[in-house]
Amino acid sequence: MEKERSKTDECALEPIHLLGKIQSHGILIGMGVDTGLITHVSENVKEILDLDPAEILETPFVNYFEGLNRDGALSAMDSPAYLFNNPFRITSKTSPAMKFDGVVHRSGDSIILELERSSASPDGVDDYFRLTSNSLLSLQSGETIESIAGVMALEIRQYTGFDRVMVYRFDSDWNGKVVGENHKAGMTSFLGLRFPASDIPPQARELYKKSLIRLVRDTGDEPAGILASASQDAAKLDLSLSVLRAVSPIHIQYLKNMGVGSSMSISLLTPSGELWGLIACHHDTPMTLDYSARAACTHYGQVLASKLIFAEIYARQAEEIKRRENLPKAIRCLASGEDIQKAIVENGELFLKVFDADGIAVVENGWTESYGSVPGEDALASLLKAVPNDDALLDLWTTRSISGLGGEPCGSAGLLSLRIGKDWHIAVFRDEYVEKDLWGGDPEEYSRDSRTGKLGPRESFAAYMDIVKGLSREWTEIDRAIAAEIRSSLGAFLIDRSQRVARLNL
Ligand code: BLA
Repeated sequence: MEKERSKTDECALEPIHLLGKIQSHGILIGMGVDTGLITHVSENVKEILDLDPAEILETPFVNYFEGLNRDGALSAMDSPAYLFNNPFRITSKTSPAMKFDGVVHRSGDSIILELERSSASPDGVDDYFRLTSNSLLSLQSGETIESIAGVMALEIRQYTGFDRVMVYRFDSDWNGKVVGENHKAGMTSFLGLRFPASDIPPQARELYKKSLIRLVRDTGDEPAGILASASQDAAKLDLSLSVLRAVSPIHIQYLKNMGVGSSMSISLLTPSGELWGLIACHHDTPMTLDYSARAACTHYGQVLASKLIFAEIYARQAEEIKRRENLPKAIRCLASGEDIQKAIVENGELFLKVFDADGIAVVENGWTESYGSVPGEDALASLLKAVPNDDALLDLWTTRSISGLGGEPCGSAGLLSLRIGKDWHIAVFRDEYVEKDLWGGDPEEYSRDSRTGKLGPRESFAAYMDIVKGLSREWTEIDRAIAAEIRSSLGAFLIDRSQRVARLNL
C-alpha cells in the first residue's frame, strides 16, 4: 500500500457517466427521438432475448417490444414528473414470456429505455406510506441528527432487506462520517467512523445531485457493452441518468475489498440542491430491488433529508443562543470603561466564555494586558506582526495553528485576531486540542495496479485512529459573528470616546 494526499485529483478524472456499459441483469435500448429506430442496444440482448444486437440496430423498436412506443415515451419524458411515470410494463414480442419493468429517459437525441425483469420487491404504495409515516411520526421536534439517522437506517433496512444501512454525512471538506447505522447481527459496525473525500470523488458527487439513487446489484457482475448504429458513438452515450449504468471499476474493487456483494446509495440533498449526505446500503450477496421500491427509497431520502437539515439548523441555533448569553454583559463592560484593556482583563472569565477560548490578550501600542493561557509577550508581539494585514478580511483573522505564523510551540494553538486600530489588537487564544479521528481504514492509503499503474482503493477498512496534534478546535461561523459584533461595538465606543476627548480639549 502507498500513501499520498492528492489521490482525490486522480480519482476525479474517471468519466463515470461515459463508461459505455451497463449492469448485465438488464437491457438498454436507445431509439431515435425522431425516428423510433434503434440507435443503441446492449450486447446482452443475445443472452436474455436471443436477439442479435447488430441486426436489430436501425430497425423499429416496436418490432421487438410491446407496452411502449416512441410517442408514449416522448409524452412520459416531457412531463416534469417523468421519473414517476416510470416504469412501463414491457413484453418482448420475440419471447412473450419475458416481462420487464421499462424505465425511459432522454440522453442526447435518443430515448433510452432500460429493461429489468419484473421482480418481487417490497410492493406498493401502502408499504411506502408506512415507511415514510412511521419515520415522520417517530421523529418529533428536538431530535438530533444521530437519532433521526438511526431511525432512517432502521426503516430503510426493514423496507429493503439490505444487511447494513448507514446514513453518511459529508463535512465541509467532503470527508464523510457514518452518523446512523442499522445492520444484521454479527457485522462489524461502521457507526462513527470517518471516510476520506477521495472515497466518493467530485464527479460522483456531482452526478449524485442529478441522479438520486444507484444500485450496484452484484459486485461480481461482468457488465454488458453497448453497440450503437453507424451514426452514433457508443462511447459518447451519456449514462448519467441511466438506472442500469455500470459503476466505476475502482468503486467495484472498493466494495469487494469491504466484502460487499451489493450496494445501493440514495442522495440526501439540501433545499438548495447540494449533497448533504447519502444513505448507503450494503448486502453480502447480490440484491434485487425493483424500480418502484427504488423510487420509494429516493422519495424517502428527499423527505427525510429535510428532517436532518432542520435538526442541524435547530442545533446550530441552540448553540448560538447559548454562546450569545454573555455577549450583552461583555458589551456593557466595554461601554462602561474608558480603558478597554482593563475592561477586558478585569472581566477575563466573562470574555473567555464569550469567545469560548482559553486566553485573551489586548495589545495597544506595544503594551500588553492578558488573561488566561496566552503565549509569552515577545512571542505574542511577533505573532501579531505576522497576522495578514488585509483590509478585505474585515480586521478579523483566525487560525487553528499559530505555528503557521512562525509561532514557537506553546500550549496555545488557535488564534482569533481582531485588529482594532493600527497598533491595537485583541488576540483570543485556544489551547491545542488533540484530535482523535477514527477512520474506516487509513485515509491516506490506496493501492496501485501493478500492470496498468492505475490508482485503486485501499484494502483495509479496519478502524484506524488518526491523532492530529498542534491544532485548536475549529473557529466557527458563530465565533466569527460574535467577534465581529464585539469589533463593531468597540468601533462605536471608540468614536464616542474620541468625541468626548475632543470636546474636553475645546
Ligand atoms: C462511489 N463511493 C462511491 C459510492 C459510495 C462510496 C457510497 C456511491 C456508489 C454506491 O452506492 O456504492 C463510498 N461506501 C462509501 C463509503 C462508505 C460506503 C465511504 O459504504 C462508508 C461506509 N473510491 C476510492 C478511490 C477512488 C474511488 C481511491 O476509494 C478513486 C480513485 C472512486 N467511488 C469512486 C468512484 C465512485 C465511487 C469513481 C463512483 C461510482 C459510480 O457511481 O460509478
